[in-house]
Amino acid sequence: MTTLEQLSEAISLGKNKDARLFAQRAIDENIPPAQIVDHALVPAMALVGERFKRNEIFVPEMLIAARAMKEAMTLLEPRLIAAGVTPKFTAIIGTVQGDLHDIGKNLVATMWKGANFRVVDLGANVSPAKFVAAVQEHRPHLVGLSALLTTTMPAMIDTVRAIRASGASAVKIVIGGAPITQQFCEEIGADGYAPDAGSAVDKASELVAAGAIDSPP
Ligand code: B1M
Repeated sequence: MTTLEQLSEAISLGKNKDARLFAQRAIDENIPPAQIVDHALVPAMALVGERFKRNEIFVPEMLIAARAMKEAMTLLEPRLIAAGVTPKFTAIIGTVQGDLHDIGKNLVATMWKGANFRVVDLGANVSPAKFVAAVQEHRPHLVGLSALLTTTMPAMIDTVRAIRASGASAVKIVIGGAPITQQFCEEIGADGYAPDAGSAVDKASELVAAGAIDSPP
């Protein structure tokens, strides 16, 4: 196995120390950091997302894999910055106002980072105004909204409306969370719904690819 394959396997299996070891070895082999991300980290997290979608692994395994990815990233991030490599797409994510549940939102954020998005995480209980301010500040390609309570679904409606009213027409909005459905997504005019963190990566990639062709932000 090549070092990149070993790194990819270590991350997908959540082997923290091996992830660090093989990331360092890849750096020592003079593999460009962007290539390490593209050929080891991204495929590892994509595999984790696929396994999660197929119910072959569950939240704990996913969190452990995410931790291993972060371990490798601590070595790679400074080198990526030094090399002037920045992710092509930016995403903002948050749990909507009134809702404190953030475990699923955090998983989606991690998976998006694993897919090489720059992710600005606004946290939980985020007001529509705060989402709008963040959209104006960061000019993201994508906004992710999470809600876990039926009582906070209206806050998702308000947030989608506020972002649209702010004139950020090119930004794509993805929504998710236990009570959210595809039908609700269509009703409130969001661009996409993802039932889980693995699907959220597919949906994000699909939307930004379409948006990049339509109209860049
Ligand atoms: Co609360 N809670 N909770 N809770 N909580 C639920 C959601 C509930 C279903 C429990 C129940 O009654 N059976 C219920 C909601 C009922 C409803 O509205 N239909 C509930 C309630 C009622 C409440 C309180 C009102 C309880 C009270 O105080 N009386 C209160 C509300 C507080 C508030 O938010 N204002 C409350 C509080 C809490 C805690 C703070 C104690 C804690 C949250 C801690 C935290 O998040 N930091 C908590 C927890 C842990 C839960 C349960 C047990 C677990 C939620 C979770 O983290 N799941 C939950 C019951 C349950 O789900 N079994 C429950 C794991 C997580 C990985 O899954 O978040 O669904 P999930 O995320 C998934 C997908 O939904 C999707 O991908 C993720 C990964 O696959 N997804 C997205 C999520 N966001 C996405 C965004 C996307 C795409 C996909 O795109 C952007």
